[in-house]
Amino acid sequence: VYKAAVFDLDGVIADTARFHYLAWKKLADELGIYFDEKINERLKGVGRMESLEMILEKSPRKFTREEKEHLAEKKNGYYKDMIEKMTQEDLLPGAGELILALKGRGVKIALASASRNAPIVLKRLGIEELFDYVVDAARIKRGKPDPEIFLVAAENLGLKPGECVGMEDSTAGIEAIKRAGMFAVGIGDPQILKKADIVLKDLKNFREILRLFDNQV
Ligand code: B16
Ligand code: MG
Repeated sequence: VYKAAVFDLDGVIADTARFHYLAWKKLADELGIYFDEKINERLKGVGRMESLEMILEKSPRKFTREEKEHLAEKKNGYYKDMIEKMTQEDLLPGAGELILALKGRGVKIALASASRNAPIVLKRLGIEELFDYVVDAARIKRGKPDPEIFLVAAENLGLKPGECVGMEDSTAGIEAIKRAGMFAVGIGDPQILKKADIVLKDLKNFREILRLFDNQV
């Protein structure tokens, strides 16, 4: 029996995945490193430093630890400028409706985002109060596809992973949900999110998700 929904943020609830891409793209352009949306697919759901490493793979030059920290900071600055102007309007279609409908059914809601900026984004979207638990990304040792972040969410909700439905737009995230032992809903392209139990193009079809919680004995 499913008792909780564990959401990813970027690309599921809000289109911040676009902002992450644009911020990394700006940094890569400044460095003269080739970067495009296809390479970006690998970065989705992956933490800040690991994402930077993936971008720097394409550069012939080596960067010191300090340089890398500076570059990551720089990208984060670009990203923060972009999310500053976000409002409730930036909720992806269906996301707000789904969360409210789940709450109405007594389903617990948690956030499992790798983003350290997630709490600011939830606040801008005006939905932070709807969450029973928000995982602190800074306290997660192993990023997605490791299941740690989803296991921490379930534990703090007081539930077993098998009682949770996870929602993700990234391949790394879907793998993390499956390895945690949750039911995985992929949001996006079924060709990319092959390991998900079901895939929806977006949350406009959120009734498909409610059905998972309704058809239970
Ligand atoms: P930050 P999610 C992830 O969030 C993003 O998908 C990924 O692109 C980003 O690098 C990561 O958060 C870290 O974000 O730099 O803000 O700490 O998809 O897990 O909600
Ligand atoms: Mg995501």
